[in-house]
Amino acid sequence: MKKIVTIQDISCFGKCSLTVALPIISAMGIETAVIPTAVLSTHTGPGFKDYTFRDLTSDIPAIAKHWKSMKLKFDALYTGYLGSPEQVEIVSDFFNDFGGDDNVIIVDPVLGDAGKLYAGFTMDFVEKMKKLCKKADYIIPNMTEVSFLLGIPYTEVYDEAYVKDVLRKLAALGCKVPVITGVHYDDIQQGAAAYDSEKDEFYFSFDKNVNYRFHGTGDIFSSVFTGACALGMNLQQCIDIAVKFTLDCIEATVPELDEMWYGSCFELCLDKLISYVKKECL
Ligand code: PXL
Repeated sequence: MKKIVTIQDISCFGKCSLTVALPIISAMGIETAVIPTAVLSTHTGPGFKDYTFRDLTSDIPAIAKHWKSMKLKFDALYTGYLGSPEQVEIVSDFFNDFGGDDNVIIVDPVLGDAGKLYAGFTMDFVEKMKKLCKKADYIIPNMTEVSFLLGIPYTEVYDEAYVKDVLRKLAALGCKVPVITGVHYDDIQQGAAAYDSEKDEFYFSFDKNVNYRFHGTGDIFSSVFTGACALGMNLQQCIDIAVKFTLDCIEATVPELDEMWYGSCFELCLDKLISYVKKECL
């Protein structure tokens, strides 16, 4: 059985990070170990304020030490939202301890959305995240995160040549395969673009664009991508299944719009995810 460890926060209410990664990766038939980086009463995105934040940074080295003594091994190390620059350093040490030639490191450099950093993040944090990306086999930023990682202006208007250019620049940060989410050249299609810097090859996956943005869809994409990668799917299959399932979740959320301003109804789509995995892995 494949085994992943995911390192990100628990937002107790709001459907993102661990409350998304755990059910999604488990549904893909993969054992999911977790290291919670912080406990928040809600996520920090639009609509929530006055949330609590308990930092768990100091627990991480102790967990790593215990796991090292047990010689635990994982097929993928997957990080999402990290709470502070110090935490990024500690996660970097965790990669040194648990990364290797027989597994993959996947970093979703969670920094912001819609051109802005999430609450509480600074440029110092961005710099630390850039360094962490160097250690990754795969990084999965959205266009906002691309702009902060590369220090370029955020734009919503771009073409394929621009996407290829920024993918090459992301690879130059040191990761092997950058994957950009939420790529769209028009209002008709949306999807993901990836660049395998070792093969010097680009990959694209597009599906229908639905003109609504829901919180946590980046976490959905990255969790499915990570699961697919651990299951041994190739890069094209990984972006295809992640794009398809993210769209399923968005479409399932549209009828629930009034209530679902803080997350998406991914739970209603897990049966589809299981069927996609079965189809790809037969
Ligand atoms: O979905 C990314 C995410 C994860 N965790 C927390 C967040 C966010 C985005 O806002 O606030 C705590």
